[in-house]
This record gives sequence, C-alpha cells and structure tokens, in this order.
Amino acid sequence: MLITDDAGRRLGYVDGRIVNEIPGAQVLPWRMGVNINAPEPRYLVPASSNITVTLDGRHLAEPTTTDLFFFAPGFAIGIEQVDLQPGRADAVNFYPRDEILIYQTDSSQSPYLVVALENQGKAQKADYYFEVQGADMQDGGVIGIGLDSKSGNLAVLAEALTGDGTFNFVMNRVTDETDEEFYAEDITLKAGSQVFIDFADWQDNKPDGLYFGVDLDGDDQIDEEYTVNDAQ
Ligand SMILES: [Ca+2]
Repeated sequence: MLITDDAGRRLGYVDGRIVNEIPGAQVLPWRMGVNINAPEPRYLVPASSNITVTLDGRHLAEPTTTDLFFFAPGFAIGIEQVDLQPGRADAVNFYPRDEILIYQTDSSQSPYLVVALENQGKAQKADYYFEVQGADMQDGGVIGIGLDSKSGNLAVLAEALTGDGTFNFVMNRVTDETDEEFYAEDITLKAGSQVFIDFADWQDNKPDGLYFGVDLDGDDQIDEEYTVNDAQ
C-alpha cells in the first residue's frame, strides 16, 4: 500500500521499504514482531491533506480481499471487500475536508462503502453508522461516498459508473436513549447519478421512511425523489 498527497509526496511501501516524505506523517506499526503476515501498519497524515492510496496487487500471486479505513476528526470512512487482483492496482482518494472517498478500479468489484459519524453534542445529537453494500462495478469504474455532516446527508456518487445497478443500505442511529437500525435492499443506482440520503430527518418512529433524492445528470438539481421504508 502506498499513500501520496496532493504534492506527490509518498508514505508507505516502495520496493519493499517504508518511505515517509509527507511532513507531519507517521507510520505506526502493529507490535507483533517480525511476521510476514503482519497487517499493514497504520499511517497518520495531517488532517488537511487530500491523499491517494494505491492498493497494489502487482506483487500478489492470487487474489486477496482487502479493507481500507480513514479516521478523521468526528468521522471515519472506508471501503470493505475489495477483491485485489494480481497484477492490478486500485486507487482510493480521500478528501477529509469534503468528507468524500472515491474508489477507482479496473476490475469487476462490488465493495461495501462505510461511514461512521460521531455527532454527540451537535445539532443531530446522535452517532451514525452507514453501509452502502455491494454496488456492482462491472469491469471496473469509479464510485464514491460523501458525507455532509453539517446538513445530515449522505451521498452515493456514481457519476463515473458505466452500468446501472443496485445497492443495499444499512443505517444505525445511536443516541444515549436509543439504538435504531434501518435496512433496505435493492436501491437503484443509475450510472451517472448521485443519490442523496437525508439521514438527519430519519428516526425509527417516523413512518414516512427515509428520503432519497437523485441527481441523474450532475447539474446539482434533484431529478427524482422517493422515500424508502425500513425492510425490518
Ligand atoms: Ca439533475
């Protein structure tokens, strides 16, 4: 795994050795001793840095499944169940100030995009956990997830997907008093669209369901609106 910042400075493994060219960055290895199966270290980078992570399968003899998480002040965002293919390299872009993760691959994937939001003491007074499960990326493409923690929206970014598909959606809303879960299957994800989910408006005791707005063409105007009911 290799991290680069906007200036092209590197952090991570280059030719089997750790390099750290990003000012203020640190490598935090797991304390497991010498073990070729040791997990990838944790990396600390300045919270203001936009970074690109290369998931490099060029040294692999066979496919492996990998997860990647970014922990930022107040939220975490990640991608799970990436099938890293031998000879291929995927890229994940993280924009901490915009609360956005973008994943790019050349191979067919159906990753999970996950977000955790710590919001205690803010207007929403709840913590959230979200999973966008299994959006199909046939023959690769680009998919992203964006959080708008101020207005309480989550966005699934499929502007650069080439095929229509669906995803399943999980949301947990946790307060001091309650732990609520929302689950829905087979939500439409059209190629070229952005799907906005108004999570701040939802609570389990609201019968109206969860609001979804879809911008089909990237002009920042919502073209389709609907609500999705909890399948549980
Ligand atoms: Ca539109």
